[in-house]
Amino acid sequence: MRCIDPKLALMAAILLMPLAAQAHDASASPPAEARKLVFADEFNAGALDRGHWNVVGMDFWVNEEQQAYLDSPDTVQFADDIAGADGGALVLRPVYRPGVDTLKSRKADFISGRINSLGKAEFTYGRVEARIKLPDAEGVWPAFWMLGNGQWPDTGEIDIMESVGEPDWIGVALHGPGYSGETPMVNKHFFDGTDATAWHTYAIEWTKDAILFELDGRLIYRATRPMVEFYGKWRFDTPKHLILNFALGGIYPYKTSGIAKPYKGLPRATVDQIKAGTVAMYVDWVRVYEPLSTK
Ligand SMILES: [Ca+2]
Repeated sequence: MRCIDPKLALMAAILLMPLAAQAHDASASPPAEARKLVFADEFNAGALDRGHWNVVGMDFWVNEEQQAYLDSPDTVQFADDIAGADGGALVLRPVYRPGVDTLKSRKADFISGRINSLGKAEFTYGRVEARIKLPDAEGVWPAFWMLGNGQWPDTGEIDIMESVGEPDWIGVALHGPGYSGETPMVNKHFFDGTDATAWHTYAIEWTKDAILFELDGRLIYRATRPMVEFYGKWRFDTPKHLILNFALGGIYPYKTSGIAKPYKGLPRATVDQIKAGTVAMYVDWVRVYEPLSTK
């Protein structure tokens, strides 16, 4: 810029300063909007796009969870009147319904919803994010995560957000061979001035050398390839599919609270909330952007 008026230059500097500071403080990575969107489900259509998602059914059971998954409008719903949502939202809802579970080894008293994009939307690297509102209900276990397409944990798992119903924190984690279950690649994020019952955007920035976990654009955990390879093989170089699910009880809530009755990890107060129909996870949208340039 040539021959600039010094007053104008000063004004320009003042105007630019907060922008530069904001860009530095607010975001762990470049704005996602600047990149190509490679997948999006805005959940505005009032029905599940089965071109994007599979719905998990009764026979699936892991982690001593206390629900059976059921492909039903009772458990996988849509709402267009949720305050703060941009249009409609996916609603994954647990329901008290004894006697419905057909898996004899389990006999769960609850049904709930779990969807995944296996075979329909799979990604290697990129920015993966969802806007989610969680319930205040101890012992629930809703999550937004990604899995590899083979045997667990060999093909890797990325937990972008999981909650055990305690509204002051959420967890993020990686699992893989040598670092599954009690993985050292884990972090709890404690909210400051807000909690998980508000809308938040949970994201990962996934490159060939690291996975950055972000909440509302702020870095909350970073797992690098050397950190992972200290424990086992880096398995974050193959396609992973998306999962959104709402589990109840089971091993993770139990390990957090020690609650064993009336259900493993699930206290009476939360059972009463589920019976009252006040427990659900709302998902405003899921978006995936092309990977950051690694030039
Ligand atoms: Ca929406």
